[in-house]
Amino acid sequence: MSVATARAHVNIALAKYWGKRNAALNLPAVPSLSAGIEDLWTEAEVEFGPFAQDSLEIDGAPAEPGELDRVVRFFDLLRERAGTALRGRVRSHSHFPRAAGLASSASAFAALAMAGAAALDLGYGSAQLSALARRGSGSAARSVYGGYVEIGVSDEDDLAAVRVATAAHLPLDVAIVVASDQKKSVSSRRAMTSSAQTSPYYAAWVEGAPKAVVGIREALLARDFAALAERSERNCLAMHAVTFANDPPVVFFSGLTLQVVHCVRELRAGGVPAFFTIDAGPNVVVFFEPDARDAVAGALSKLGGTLRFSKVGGEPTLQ
Ligand code: 2P0
Repeated sequence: MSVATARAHVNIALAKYWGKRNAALNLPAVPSLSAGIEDLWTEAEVEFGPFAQDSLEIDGAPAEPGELDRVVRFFDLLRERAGTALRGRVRSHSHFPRAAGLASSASAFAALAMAGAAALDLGYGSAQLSALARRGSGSAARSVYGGYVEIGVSDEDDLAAVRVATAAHLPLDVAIVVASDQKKSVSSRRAMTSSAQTSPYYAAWVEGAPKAVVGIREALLARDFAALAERSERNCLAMHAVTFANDPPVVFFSGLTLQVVHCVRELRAGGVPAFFTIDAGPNVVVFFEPDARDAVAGALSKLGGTLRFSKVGGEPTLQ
């Protein structure tokens, strides 16, 4: 086969990946745990052939040089593994605002890893695909599975994510408050590097992360929504506290971000089973029990931004 198409979904971390222990191998400094999102995905068609150079088309237009460079480096790794000099041609499209803090590099590199490995007949299983996707983007290692997925820490290049639970174990809905669909001013990668180099809270974050992930995993496996909500929100705010103290400081929140944070906390205080999380951008993802849909939609729709609804899921597919 020299052409393959894969669809992989966005994942949103309940326990955040923030920091690297090895930049060359893209190994995370902390474990993380995420949920796949059913309706947000990237589809990538990858073809390897005797082309003059690698090319990347996103939503019908040629990619920016920086985006292409990252894919070329990823394809260099694929070529090394497959023992080939063939160049790759990618056509991809995504179903969400790119680079707006919805972790689009996760779905993109997971789809590229799956389609690229298939196009080059590498014969990889899920763990190898996850480890390969990680080299493209740390969070992409988690998008090789749907449902609830965790990745630990290791010094080895075979570090891969594992599925902790299917979506059916705890079927949550999600509301995404798109506060901005503009491209971020600071990339996650740059901001997390700056955290490691300059934030006085980074060491405490790395030290506390393993225990935080265990707590989130245990709450998930026990279907203890209240504990999952408290622990996930705290982990999210701890990550942002690290970036607030970067030099120069990084504030991913907008005014609307904080309005949603307060709104969701008030909802939960009033008995509505919902919690928020925020990645490296102003958008907020609210997880909630399906019965709470009307309460969540009613409260969030008063605040502004664009609201999108989905649910936990996101099983990737390869054609
Ligand atoms: C996460 N984020 O766990 C965290 C929370 C953003 C905030 O993973 O450098 O784009 O490509 O490995 O995967 C974003 O980091 O970083 C991220 P790279 P990535 O989802």
